[in-house]
Amino acid sequence: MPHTRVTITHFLIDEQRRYGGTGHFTTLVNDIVTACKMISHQVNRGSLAGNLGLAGSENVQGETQKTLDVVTNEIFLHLNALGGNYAGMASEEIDDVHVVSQEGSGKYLLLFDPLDGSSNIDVNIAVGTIFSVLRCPAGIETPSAAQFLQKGAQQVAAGYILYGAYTMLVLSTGHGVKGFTLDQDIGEFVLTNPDRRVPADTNEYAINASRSELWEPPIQRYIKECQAGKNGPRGKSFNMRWVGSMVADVHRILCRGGVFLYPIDSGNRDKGGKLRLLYEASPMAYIVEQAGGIGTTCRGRILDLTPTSLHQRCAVVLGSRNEVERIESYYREHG
Ligand code: P6P
Repeated sequence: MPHTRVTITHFLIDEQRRYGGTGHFTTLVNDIVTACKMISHQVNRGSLAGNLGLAGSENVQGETQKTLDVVTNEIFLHLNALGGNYAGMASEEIDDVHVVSQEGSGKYLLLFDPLDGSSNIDVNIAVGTIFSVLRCPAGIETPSAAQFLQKGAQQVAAGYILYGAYTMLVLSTGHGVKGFTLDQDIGEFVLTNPDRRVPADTNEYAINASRSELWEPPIQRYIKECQAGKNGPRGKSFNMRWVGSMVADVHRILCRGGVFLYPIDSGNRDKGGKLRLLYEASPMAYIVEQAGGIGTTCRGRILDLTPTSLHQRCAVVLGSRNEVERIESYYREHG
């Protein structure tokens, strides 16, 4: 590592100097970082770690758990409980809140999807961890689900780790979006992208096109216009990408622009959508907005949604500002 590089610890200390803080926040993010280094190691060893395949269990979503879903969930719970910064945690992989019982419990709440896109792990396609940090309401030592039901706009930090060709941590603490690359030689996340911005325009969209018959009319219209290319109403050609791993799709959008769509459709409407609000949609919308993009349900800003349950789902359209605003306008026109 060139001696001029900044590690994430240096960055957090600098943020603490710049924006003030008691140091809790620095240790809190460092706990997440340590957990992610351990998960990166487990993921990167593939079948050598004996962690691929099914765990033989289901999670609260009724989804069959991969062995790595369980392993990474335990790593995140354990490592982040040790630091004493959290009063409680919520995970995609556990039904209810995990209370961190200790003296003088923490001032924060941690929500996470420990291994998003895990269906890809057995075929060696990138997966990721998504996390969100909220303040624990004052005076609450044993938080219940109710304390987690805060709007996404209340997040004090959010981020994701992408276990791809290289491991990247993307983080926002409310002052823009930073990217850190894991330097395997020294085991440190190093600042490599000090100011991630989502381009306002794009010619790339990400959607599971196999659901096209289920989409609402405004989505049908938007995608059809993109597919019409140069001779269509958009007057330009579009490209489509769909990894099936939200972290990978959102990271690409953060790097080069694009729009990610997982809308409500006639197949998922009874569940409220596909993606979970508290530990998928909210943290990703926070990151995208901090980078100058937009995150919407098509009927309102994701970060303004008031959650009603821990594992509730919502529609997600996020990415390049001008494209997301166009989709929102199609919904308004459609009434
Ligand atoms: P589909 C992974 O299971 C996930 O939650 C997101 O990471 C991803 O974007 C989406 O679901 C993929 O859904 O319907 O294409 O399998």
